[in-house]
Amino acid sequence: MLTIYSVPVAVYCAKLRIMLNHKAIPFTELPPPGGYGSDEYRSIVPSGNLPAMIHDGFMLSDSEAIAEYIDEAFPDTPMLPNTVQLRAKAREFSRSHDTRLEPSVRVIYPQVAYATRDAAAVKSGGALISKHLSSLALLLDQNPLDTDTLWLCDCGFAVTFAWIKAFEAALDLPVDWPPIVAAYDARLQAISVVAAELAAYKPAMDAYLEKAKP
Ligand SMILES: N[C@@H](CCC(=O)N[C@@H](CS)C(=O)NCC(=O)O)C(=O)O
Repeated sequence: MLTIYSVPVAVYCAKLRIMLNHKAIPFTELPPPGGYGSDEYRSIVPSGNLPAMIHDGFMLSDSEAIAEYIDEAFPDTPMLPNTVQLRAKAREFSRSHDTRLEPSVRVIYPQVAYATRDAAAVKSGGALISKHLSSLALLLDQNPLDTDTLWLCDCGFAVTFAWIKAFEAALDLPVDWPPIVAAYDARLQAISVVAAELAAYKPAMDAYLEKAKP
């Protein structure tokens, strides 16, 4: 029995759903009992973080720790490569998403509300995201991973790219997409589990973006 604690809008929960659906692993998704940050949730997940997982009584938080655990615990349809060096490269991609690109997108959240938006902060936020996209372009240029396979490291990028595009549309966020990154995004969107997750996730994104409207 696998349970994921999640809230609808959370990027890293969407990342895990792509992985779980790709591996065809049955799971239950629950909101944090008592609410996000509550004592009740912290009695189960002491850090209070989302996402978190309970698998047959075993608790784990942090999407990447969960994803790597799941890939080992459910080895069918592996989502990490089968050599030590390629696994390391896949982790390099994952970390570049979780510790660099996505945190730069998060900087935009305080600018979403139209009423309090700071145009200069949107502009500098777009420049920061663009900087991380050009770093990603350098990684992709040397990518040794098979591009016909959906890897664990792809799942977070698919969701974060959707947010960057949503912010471009809703906030006029100025972002430069290196062609190799745009092609990577297009390749990910063409994968059926990615497309299905992004379609299912869109209502949560749209609800969050309501406050962006004048
Ligand atoms: N890198 C983390 C990020 C997840 C994350 O930012 N979760 C937010 C909720 S959407 C959270 O738990 N924030 C509270 C905290 O970090 O203490 C992961 O992959 O799980």
